[in-house]
Amino acid sequence: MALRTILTLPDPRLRQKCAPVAEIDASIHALLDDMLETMYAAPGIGLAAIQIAVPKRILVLDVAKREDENAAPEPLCIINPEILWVSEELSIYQEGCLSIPDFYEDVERPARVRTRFTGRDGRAQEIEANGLLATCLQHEIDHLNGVLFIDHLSRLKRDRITRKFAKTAKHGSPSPKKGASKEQAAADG
Ligand code: GNR
Ligand code: NI
Repeated sequence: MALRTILTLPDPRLRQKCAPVAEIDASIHALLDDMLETMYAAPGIGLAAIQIAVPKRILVLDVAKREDENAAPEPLCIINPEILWVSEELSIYQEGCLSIPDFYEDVERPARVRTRFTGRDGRAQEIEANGLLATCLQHEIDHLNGVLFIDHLSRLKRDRITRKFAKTAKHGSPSPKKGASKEQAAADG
């Protein structure tokens, strides 16, 4: 098992569409173990493979601790998920994302979802989720399609947070571009 580095905004890999898994072999089991270790260490309640730079349709989740701090771990390993049904009823949760550190905002999504996926053991499963699990499942499945929770916010909020992370990345980069144009400086705020 190994801790993996989590990609953060504005890494373009977070915007790619991930490929289905053809075969669940030992390398996929090792990846799932690394994802769970990385998620629990963060700590987070979900993690998509692309967040550790693996562009496959794989995610791990565990909302048990968030809902009851004394609960035993309930890791879920989800491969090639498909959303079969979403409720008309919506619910709002304050979301965060390990790839967008220290930013939290309310997001409205379907309150319940039915999902089909392949489990760690290679068998097809279906679950109907509600509450935090339903929200987290949708957040993670979005990652597989290059979608981030900020895409569900107003353009004003999304642009503000996108600019903030772009600026931080630029300042932190070892060889910043010289002679940025006035237009660029203005866009940077
Ligand atoms: O740890 C996480 N918490 C969370 C809270 C509300 C809605 C979604 C999430 S997922 C997030 C971890 C993460 O970034 N998964 O992709
Ligand atoms: Ni996320």
